[in-house]
Amino acid sequence: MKTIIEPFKIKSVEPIKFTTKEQRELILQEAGYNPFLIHAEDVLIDLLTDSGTSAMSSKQWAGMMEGDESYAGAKSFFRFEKTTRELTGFKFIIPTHQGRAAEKILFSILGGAGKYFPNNTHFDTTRANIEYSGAEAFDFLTELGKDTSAIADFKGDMDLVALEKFIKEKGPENIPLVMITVTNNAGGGQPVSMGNIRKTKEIASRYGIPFFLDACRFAENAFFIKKREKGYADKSVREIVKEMFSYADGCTMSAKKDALVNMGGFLAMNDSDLAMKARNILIVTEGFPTYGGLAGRDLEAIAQGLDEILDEHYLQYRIRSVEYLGEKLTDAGVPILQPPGGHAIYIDAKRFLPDIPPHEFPGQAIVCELYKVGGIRGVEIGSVMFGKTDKKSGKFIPPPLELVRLAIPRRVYTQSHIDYVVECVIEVFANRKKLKGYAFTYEAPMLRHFTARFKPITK
Ligand code: P71
Repeated sequence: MKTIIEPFKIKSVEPIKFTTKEQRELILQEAGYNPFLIHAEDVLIDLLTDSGTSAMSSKQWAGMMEGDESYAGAKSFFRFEKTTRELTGFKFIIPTHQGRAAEKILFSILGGAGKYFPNNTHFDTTRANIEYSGAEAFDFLTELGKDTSAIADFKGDMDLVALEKFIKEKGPENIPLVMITVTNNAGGGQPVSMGNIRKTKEIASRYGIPFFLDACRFAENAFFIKKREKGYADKSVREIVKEMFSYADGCTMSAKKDALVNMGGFLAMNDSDLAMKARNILIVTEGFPTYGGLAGRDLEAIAQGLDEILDEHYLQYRIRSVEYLGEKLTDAGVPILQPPGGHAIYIDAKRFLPDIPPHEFPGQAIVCELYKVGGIRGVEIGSVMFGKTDKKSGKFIPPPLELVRLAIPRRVYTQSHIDYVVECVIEVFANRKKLKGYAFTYEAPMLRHFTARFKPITK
């Protein structure tokens, strides 16, 4: 088997800035030890997110010039609508400026006090939008999915037994929607099997509950199904994608991931009443239904991106390049969530730094050190992002996993960039005994990780 190469050549480049370790120590201190507050210019390799960081193709850029910027009924909207409808099969396609705007609209209609929303694992913005509506969000990841070292094909799967038990307990009338996130971002970018999607739909239908996909990384998920699930090896990714969507009654989508654009999203569904309510909110909060917070050029780029993402040479390269990073780290003994997911490698901070307890944020310690050592920016997905304090007892409740995510932007970095990342992570791992925990000096009431400030714990 020959090397799986980047299935593109590079026409336009963007220089990256080199800094010294001393400069980075100062930058980090000024940013309150929060990588979200570091200026991107001061980052050498930016693995903060794969969201909105893709490199667009020449055809997408050409589409930008073609964008019809009419307020109502723009040609670009109809291209976007046609592509999205053909792919998902949903009747109503509502453009939004990004994924969370779709979530905000959906949960402001379906949410509210006394409502419950199950998911394999809610990502932070989904959870936040549910909670903001007054409702509650629940995760039903399988036990296998919670085991960071187990190697299995579909660790993003929903725990179907627990889901059904929950529906019976809370009453289907209090559960407006069941969701599955593909791939399961907060659970390690792990794929969900077609079987699990189908069975989740069956359970939801049995209780008369609509079923939605959080579809951000649908193509990566479909590629895993092709490679790993029995009966799918000979199907095209496009066919697999269509089958995945066929089980759902709608979806939220951040186009910033698998639509290969820098901004955009949509909300889609089959229910006309829900679509009408959503469009009414859209007009107040996002814009007219044929642009919904996006420019015509953005809609063109999404339509083109949704086509390109299904190129199986691209998907093979994409999944392989993430796996490559995972393999090199594993070979060096660095504990990562296994197996590598679709868009990122997740370092297991609990096993990397067993002596730093969750309330002292081991993931944050790794993230800061990685920036210091190599100018690499990752993100903590652990107690900083998802930790809670019990209102009654004041006790800190950590989430099940303490992770550091190294997300790989699509079509942006080459293999030598990744080799450099490997070298830096290995260096941080070699010096792990010297790392210290962190404490908050500021935290906002919601989505605190974006704006929090920290200080190193010295003891
Ligand atoms: C990611 C993001 C963007 C992000 C969010 C929080 C911290 C850092 C970066 C966004 C998602 C997502 C899923 C499964 C909905 C959204 C919201 N992910 N569902 O992974 O992963 O989409 O950003 O377009 O609003 O870095 P949006």
